[in-house]
Amino acid sequence: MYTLYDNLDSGNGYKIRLLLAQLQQPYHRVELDILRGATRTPQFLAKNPNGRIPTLEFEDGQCLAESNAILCYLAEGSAFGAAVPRMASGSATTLAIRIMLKKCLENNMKMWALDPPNTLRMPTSFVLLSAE
Ligand SMILES: N[C@@H](CCC(=O)N[C@@H](CS)C(=O)NCC(=O)O)C(=O)O
Repeated sequence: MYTLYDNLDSGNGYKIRLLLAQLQQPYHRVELDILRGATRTPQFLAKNPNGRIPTLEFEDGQCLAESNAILCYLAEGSAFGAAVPRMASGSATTLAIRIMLKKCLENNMKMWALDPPNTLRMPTSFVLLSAE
């Protein structure tokens, strides 16, 4: 069974809960207090080095981050699969990394405008475990 690390106030978490409900997919939900740093503990960072929910954990302990990558992963092969783009890479993990890197790039571009010397704050050790 999947474990979803989540927060009830999170729209990104809600997207996953909604799809899991539509798929009638049972899962275990773990509520994390994101305002008190529950996603920044060593234990959680071992699951998602980006320190954010939603994070989907598989039975074997591997994890997938990034809500849109999780949606694509869950939707694939279901009736909702037609509504999402096919994963060109064939890998939910690659998609999660691409989404995360795009976000980093956008953030760096914003920071460049504000603070050029401190640009390029890319995470150096972003590792997502394979979901396959
Ligand atoms: N791009 C990510 C964004 C995830 C995100 O920003 N999650 C927030 C809650 S909506 C979070 O975990 N914040 C806690 C933190 O940054 O410590 C996704 O779509 O999954």
